Amino acid sequence: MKKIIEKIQDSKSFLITAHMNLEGDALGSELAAYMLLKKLKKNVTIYNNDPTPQIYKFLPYSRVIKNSLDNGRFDVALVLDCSDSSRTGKVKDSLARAKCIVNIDHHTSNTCFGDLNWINANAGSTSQMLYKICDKFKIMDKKIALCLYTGIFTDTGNFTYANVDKETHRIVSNLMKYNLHPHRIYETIHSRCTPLELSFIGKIISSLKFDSDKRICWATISKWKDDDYDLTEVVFSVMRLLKDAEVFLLFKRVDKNRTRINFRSRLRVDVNRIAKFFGGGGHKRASGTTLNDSLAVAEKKVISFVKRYTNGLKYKSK
Ligand SMILES: [Mn+2]
Repeated sequence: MKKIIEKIQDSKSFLITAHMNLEGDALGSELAAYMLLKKLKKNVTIYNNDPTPQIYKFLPYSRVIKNSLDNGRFDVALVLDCSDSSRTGKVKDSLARAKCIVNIDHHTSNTCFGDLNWINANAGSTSQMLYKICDKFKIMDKKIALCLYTGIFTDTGNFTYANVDKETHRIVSNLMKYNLHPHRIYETIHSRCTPLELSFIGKIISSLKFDSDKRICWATISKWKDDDYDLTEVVFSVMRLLKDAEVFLLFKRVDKNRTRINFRSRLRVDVNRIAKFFGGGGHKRASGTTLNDSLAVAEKKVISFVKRYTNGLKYKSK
């Protein structure tokens, strides 16, 4: 972190980016970094592969984010919440033109692709890491606090995941000094389903599948609509209600021969290792991959692997 702070002080122009399929932590940490650098009188551009989802447009300065870029050159490319440079999508070309790549992330699977790498797999979010940098520069204000809070809040599943610790709450209690309204942030992000979306969630839930021990729970979705509202976490939050279940999976059909798979685990299973086996990655308790297989083939392959992988796990007897 010290080297990164020096790099920030010594550089003039910055490109900020994050992983594809933007969510709260990626956007929260990007916008907090943007405001920090602006306060330090730097030239800053945020450039992402994907457009900002509607639910996150309430974040300050979200309108400055670009989805295309002329051949700009930057002193520093600041890559946030991104385990691998290829996950920045089309932004990767611009990274190659930066004099220095700074990589700040909390994914266990991070490939350390930067010239400077600050990876903390124990941090619940990248926003939590960004808080420490903002704290060093003593530039915290209400807008930065709102962005960091949103990143921490969403990446911890509203403070319910195993990545929450006293550090998370210490930071949040400091952010709360800036007069944030957690209930309003919650409503803005989560209370947005249309009746049609609710019915869709109902359909997914009613077709859940389980292994014989009811330790693994999964759903296959042939018509996944990747629109504003990300239903992934909603479906997982319902799956998590299942007593003693450990591994949760979502199989989404991308096209005839491509399937996206999201993994979650409760306490014991390292789903980063499972995703890695299938060419993906992420965190111990949340990861993902995409297979060049049909939905049915991917389901068969992955579920039989997960069954074998979790077989022999010492489950707490009831
Ligand atoms: Mn994150």
